[in-house]
Amino acid sequence: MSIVTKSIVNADAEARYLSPGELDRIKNFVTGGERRLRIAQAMTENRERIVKQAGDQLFQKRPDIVSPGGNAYGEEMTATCLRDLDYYLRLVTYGIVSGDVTPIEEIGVVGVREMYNSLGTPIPGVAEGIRAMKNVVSSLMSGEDASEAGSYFDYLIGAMQ
Ligand SMILES: CCC1=C(C)/C(=C/C2=NC(=C\c3[nH]c(/C=C4\NC(=O)[C@H](C)[C@H]4CC)c(C)c3CCC(=O)O)/C(CCC(=O)O)=C2C)NC1=O
Repeated sequence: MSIVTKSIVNADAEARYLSPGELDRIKNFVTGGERRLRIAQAMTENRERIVKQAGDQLFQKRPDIVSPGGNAYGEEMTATCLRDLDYYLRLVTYGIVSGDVTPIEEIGVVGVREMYNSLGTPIPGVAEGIRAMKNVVSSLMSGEDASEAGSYFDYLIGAMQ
């Protein structure tokens, strides 16, 4: 839920106008809108390259993952691993557009630990892949934009610890 929807739901639950603090936060959200859309657009346009480069970096750092016995060993499993990175990149764009980590949390964090454990997928490996995407993304944009995008990746990396 974006800050706009959230504020309205909260205010209406108490049948009151939006408070000055809420209006201020909405103002920041609106003011930063162009930047957030620019970042999400750059990530969307470069998604294939971001996932590919991050995957290369991950497998270089953790060759065990794609070696016999590794969870992403074999063409099909490696492709599934890269697909998961692509899923997470997509969720990060949702978060950036809405200015809120809730969509990332609801779609990609809740229950994910149990899921990966049941698949034998190393969660630190997933976190490493997300960190690699953060680095590739940051090389594609200005420092300010990179730092805004980075905070959403950091949320996800933190949730994978
Ligand atoms: C959008 C929300 C969402 C997420 C996050 C998601 C993840 C997800 N990853 C899966 C599998 C998988 N995920 C991986 C990923 C990896 N293995 C590694 O060692 C690496 C560290 C890592 C890549 C970075 C692999 C290899 C599988 C297949 C495992 C198997 O079938 O044994 C599966 C099992 C079903 C399937 O194969 O599709 C799910 C549900 N699905 C979703 O709908």
